Amino acid sequence: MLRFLTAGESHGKALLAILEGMPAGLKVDKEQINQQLKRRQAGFGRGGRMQIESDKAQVLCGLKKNITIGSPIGILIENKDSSIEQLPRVVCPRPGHADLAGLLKYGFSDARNVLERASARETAVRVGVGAVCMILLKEFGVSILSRVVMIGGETDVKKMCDRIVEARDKKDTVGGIFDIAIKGVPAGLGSYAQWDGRLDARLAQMIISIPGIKAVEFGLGSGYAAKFGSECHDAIYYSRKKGYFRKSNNAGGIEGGLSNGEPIIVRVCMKPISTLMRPLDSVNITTHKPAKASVERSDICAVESAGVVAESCCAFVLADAFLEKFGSDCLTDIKTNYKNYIKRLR
Ligand code: EPS
Repeated sequence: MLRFLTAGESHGKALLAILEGMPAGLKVDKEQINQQLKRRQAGFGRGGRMQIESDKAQVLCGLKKNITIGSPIGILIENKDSSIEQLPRVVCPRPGHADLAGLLKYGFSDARNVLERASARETAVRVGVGAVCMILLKEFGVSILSRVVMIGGETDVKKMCDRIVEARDKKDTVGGIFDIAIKGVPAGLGSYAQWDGRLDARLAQMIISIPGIKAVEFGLGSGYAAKFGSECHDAIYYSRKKGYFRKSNNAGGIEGGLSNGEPIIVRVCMKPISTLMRPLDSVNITTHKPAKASVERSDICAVESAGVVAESCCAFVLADAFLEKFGSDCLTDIKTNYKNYIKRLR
């Protein structure tokens, strides 16, 4: 139903996105988009670039008087640092980044051609897209929120901050884990009929495409491996008031690729940022001699920001699944379908 594409280099003129498939009749408050962009830029451990940029979305098309008209929505975010043509060549690929594999793939002699697009800067405009999807979901009472639960092995808030300071002092970086809770999703979104319709598969694919993400789990996740079935499957209950409900949510709100009406709980692991101020061994691609990896301005820890980006990814996937279930052209029709469906579930 929904699709989007992004374009733009990290230090190019701007980032662009086209979001296609939004129904007509949705009021888009641009401030809500900019608030999300601001949240993405924040977080303890972010680097110098975030002091330079103050990301603002321009919605160039698809709205009339701030209301969607069913046409593709064009979003643009200007880069204040647009120095791409002046930046030096990068010839010592950084372990952990796309640098080396990208150089080999395209036959480049400068890894800058790779890193400019592989950079997590792209996620700014993805958050713009997600913010529009979030506005749609809010009409149906869906909320999506992330929170950091671990940094560098620590789970206490103060100790998490200390790990980031420690990484900065050691010229190192640190990763972590964040959770996402999606509330207000009715049962029956997604599909078990084909592999690519499964809601968990769709969420996982999009979340893992965020730079630096290495693992995505739903509910109990890898914790299932240590349990008997009788200990972990969520027994089913019914009351007139609530309809069907569960007393536990180990499934993380998804069974058989379908939302089951419980909150969707996703746990995501981000590796430490790959650019190190005290770089690891690498090879100079011009001389093939050993060399230290290139050093670029970067973050020490971006786990909190990645959580905001992942919220946006979830918003896109859920908006898509919503439109698939309830119709896709006109918001009023979608609301009618939604109301009738909720009535039937009871
Ligand atoms: C980012 C912008 C980048 C980095 C960071 C994310 O800006 P610059 O490279 O100019 O400092 O700060 O990108 C990465 C950490 C990465 O590995 O790609 C942003 O807007 O989020």
